[in-house]
Amino acid sequence: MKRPSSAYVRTRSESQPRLILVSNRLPLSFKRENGKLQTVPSSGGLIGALEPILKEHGGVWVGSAGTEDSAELHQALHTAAGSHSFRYAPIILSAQEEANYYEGFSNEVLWPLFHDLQSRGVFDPVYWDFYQRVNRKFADAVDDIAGERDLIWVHDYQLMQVGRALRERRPDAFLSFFLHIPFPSPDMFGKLPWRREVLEGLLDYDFVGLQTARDQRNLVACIRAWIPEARISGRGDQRIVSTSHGVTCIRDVPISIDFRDFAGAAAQPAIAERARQIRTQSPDMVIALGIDRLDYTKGIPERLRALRAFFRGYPQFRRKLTLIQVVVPSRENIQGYKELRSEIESLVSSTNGEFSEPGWTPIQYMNRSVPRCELLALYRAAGIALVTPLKDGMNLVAKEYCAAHIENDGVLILSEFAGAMAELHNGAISVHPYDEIGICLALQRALEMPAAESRRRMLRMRRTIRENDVLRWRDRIFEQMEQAQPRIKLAA
Ligand code: ADQ
Repeated sequence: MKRPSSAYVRTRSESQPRLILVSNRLPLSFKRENGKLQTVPSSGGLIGALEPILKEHGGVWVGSAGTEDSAELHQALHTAAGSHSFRYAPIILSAQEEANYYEGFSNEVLWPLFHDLQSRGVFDPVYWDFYQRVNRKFADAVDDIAGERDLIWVHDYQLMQVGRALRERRPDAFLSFFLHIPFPSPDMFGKLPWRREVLEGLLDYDFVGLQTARDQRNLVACIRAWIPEARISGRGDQRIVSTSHGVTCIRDVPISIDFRDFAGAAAQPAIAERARQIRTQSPDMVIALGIDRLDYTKGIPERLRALRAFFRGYPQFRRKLTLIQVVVPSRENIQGYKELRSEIESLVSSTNGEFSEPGWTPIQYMNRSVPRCELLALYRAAGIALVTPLKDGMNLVAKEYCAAHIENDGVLILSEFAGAMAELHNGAISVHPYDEIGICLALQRALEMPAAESRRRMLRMRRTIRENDVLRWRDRIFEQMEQAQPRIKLAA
């Protein structure tokens, strides 16, 4: 079996193995405008966390770049990698693959189910067929690219079967996987008709990392339920699962942000000035901030309904609070996402219609990706962050908000169903995202919180994030991969 080299914990040199990072999408996409290919950098939690790691270590990022396959696209990817020590290896998907593997199985089956929203699932067997096919396509590409000593690290729910297909070709390779979204409980996961196949696919990896202890417990409970012949040992944050196929180490390793980079950028005078401008546009008001990818798991309509209830039930806070809600468009081809956008826009408009007065708009709504400097200024300007997902693997917005609050002010209102709550319970106000009254009370508490208390809370959260930033996450994962038991071929 091939062990990952400790070289990964340090900066690698030419003779050391490369990192082969595999994710559904590359961190940039392409669109044609007037016949010209435009490169569009993507945003999202996975990209923000992985990009700095690949930049530091070098290697290859394997991922889909859409459906176009042209010399121009390959040239654009080459240019985008620039002088970095890594390169992009695009997977070209057909429109049919994109529709069935990505929009279908990944986003209409796994995504809702893994976020406990099973009723949104569309369990079409054609989707499952395409999911396996496209996972094999990714595995083929990795097999072509990866050298014998390279470390193959596959990411997220779209690619859970890549390990299975690679294992057939490389029985002794060290294969590692990280799941960015939650792992559901057996009651929920059991609804998946292909539950055993998915679990077996995960057990073809040597190392499986999850966001929280709850996710790790859920995965182990599902293995117990549907792979009864598996032997499970270990305790706490490390579980070892042995089957006739081999041994898999399962650990929870919460992902994070580059705290120093974020805090340093937020401290720039230009950002402070922009934050001041944003505050002056809403004089004598506290700004509450919501920043989310457009997704029903993020609890945006529920949050907006709670805010409307707040302005109805607590009239003393009208004109004292304004919500800036930024929504980055996502999965725009899926019908449910189009409906979600309409629902959000209708709630924004009805709430503003009901309460707006000259000089006060209760909700300022932006439906677009904002550049990083504007994002930082918004974080700094906001006295409250409203982070209320119905369920979330981690939620990096919560961590970014704290990192940007370099003056240790600001209050984080955080859903108890965000993975980030496991670390930030020491400072956040916890809310149940479906509980309108609870969110109203949390808003009142945040608005009335003495400065000394909010400072104490923010200091605690910032310390936690600083000590467990994304570099620490990387080091922990690489160390844990090294400690992972060798893949032992047990007699059948
Ligand atoms: P995401 O669901 O994408 O990721 P999240 O962790 O919330 O979620 O990260 C979103 C990222 O996008 C943040 O870095 C944020 O700054 C950025 N972003 C959001 N809105 C933006 C906007 N309008 N303009 C610009 N940038 C914007 C998945 C899981 C999460 C998990 C991450 C990482 O669903 O639970 O935390 O992976 O593992």
